[in-house]
Amino acid sequence: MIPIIAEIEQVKQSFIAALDSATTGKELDEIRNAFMSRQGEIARLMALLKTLSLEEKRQAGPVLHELRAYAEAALDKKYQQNEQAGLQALACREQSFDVTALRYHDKRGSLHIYSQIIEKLEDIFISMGYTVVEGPEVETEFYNFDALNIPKNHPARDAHDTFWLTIPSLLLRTHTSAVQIHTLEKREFPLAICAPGRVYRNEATDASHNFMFTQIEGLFIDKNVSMANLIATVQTFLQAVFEKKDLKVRARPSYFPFVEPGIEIDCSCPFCIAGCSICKKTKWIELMGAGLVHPNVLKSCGIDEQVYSGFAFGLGIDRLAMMKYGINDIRLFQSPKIGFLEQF
Ligand code: FA5
Repeated sequence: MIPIIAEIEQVKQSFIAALDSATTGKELDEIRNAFMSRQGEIARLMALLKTLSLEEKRQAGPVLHELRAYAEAALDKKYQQNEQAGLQALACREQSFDVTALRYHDKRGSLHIYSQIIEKLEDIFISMGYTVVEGPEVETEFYNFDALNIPKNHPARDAHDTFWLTIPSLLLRTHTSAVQIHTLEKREFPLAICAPGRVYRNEATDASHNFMFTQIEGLFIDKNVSMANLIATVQTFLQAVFEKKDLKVRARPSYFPFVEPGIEIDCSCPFCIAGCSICKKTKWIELMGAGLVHPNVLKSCGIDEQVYSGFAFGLGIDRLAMMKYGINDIRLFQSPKIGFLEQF
C-alpha cells in the first residue's frame, strides 16, 4: 500500500474520534475548521496528492474523495442531531416551567419606608376621626401662597425657595398647607383632615435637607376651637406615633402667616430620659409648626371667621423617620441603595 493511503486512513480515524466526542455546535465548528477548511487536513492531503505519480493518484484519489464525502455527510448529520437535541432541551425546559412554583430563597419586595410611615400616620389620624385627603403636587400660586395669607412680596415667601414652572403662576407645592385651602373651599363642617404628600423646595441638599421631601398636614375646623384643643390633639397624635403614653409636648412661639398665633411644637425625647444624641442632650425634640388658622385664610375660602375657627399643624415625615430609625442622611430615602431599603 502506498503511504498516502495509510495517512488518509489515519485522518479518517481521528475525524471519527473528534466527531464522536463533540457535543456542542462550537466543537463541531472547530472540527469543520480542522478537517474541511482550506487549511484543514483534507485540503493538506489533496495538495499532497497532486505531487504524486499518475499511478499513485489513480489509487489514492478515490480513497481521498471518499473520505471527503464521508466527512461532509457525517458532519452535516451531527449538526442536525445537535440542533434537534438543543430544541428538545428547550421544549423540555419550557414545559416544566411552573409560574406558580414557590421559590424560598428569592428576594421579596416590600413597601418603601415612606409608604410604611405614611400608612402608620394615616392610621393614627383615622383612629382620631380624621379623613385622609390628597392635593395636587403642581399648585397655583393662589393655593400655595395667596390664600394662605402669603401675598406677593411677603417676606415669608423667601423661606420657601420655590420651583416655578414655565407656565406663569404654576409651581411645585412647597408645603402640604396648600391642601388646607382645597379642603376649606368645600366648606363642610366640622372638618378634620390629614394630608400627607411630597413637597418641593429649590434648596441645596445636605444630610438633613432635601429638595423633595414629605410632609403631613393636620387641619381641624369647627366652632370654638382653641389652642388647648390643638395641643391635646398633637400630644395624642405624637404619643401614638412614638408609642409612648407619657410623652409630653411643649409649645414655643413661632411665625407662619397662615396661623395666628403660630407655634412650634416640641415633644419630650422618646428615646432617652437624661439626654441623648438624637435630642442633642436637651431632652426635647423639635417636631412641627402649628397654630390656630388665621382668620384671613378662612375669609379667603368664603368661611365666616366669626363663626368658625380651627387649628393646623404640619411636620416633615423624612425627619420623623430619620429620628425614629436612626437614619443619618435624608438623601437615602430617595436612593436606590438596596441595602438601605431592605432594612425596612
Ligand atoms: C411648613 O412647611 C408649614 N407649612 C408647617 C405648618 C403647617 C405650620 C400648619 C403651621 C401650620 P416648615 O417650612 O417649617 O413649615 O416645614 C415643616 C417641616 O418640614 C419642618 O419641620 C421639617 O421637618 C420639614 N422640612 C422643611 N424643609 C425641609 C427640607 N429641605 N428637607 C427636609 N425636610 C424639611
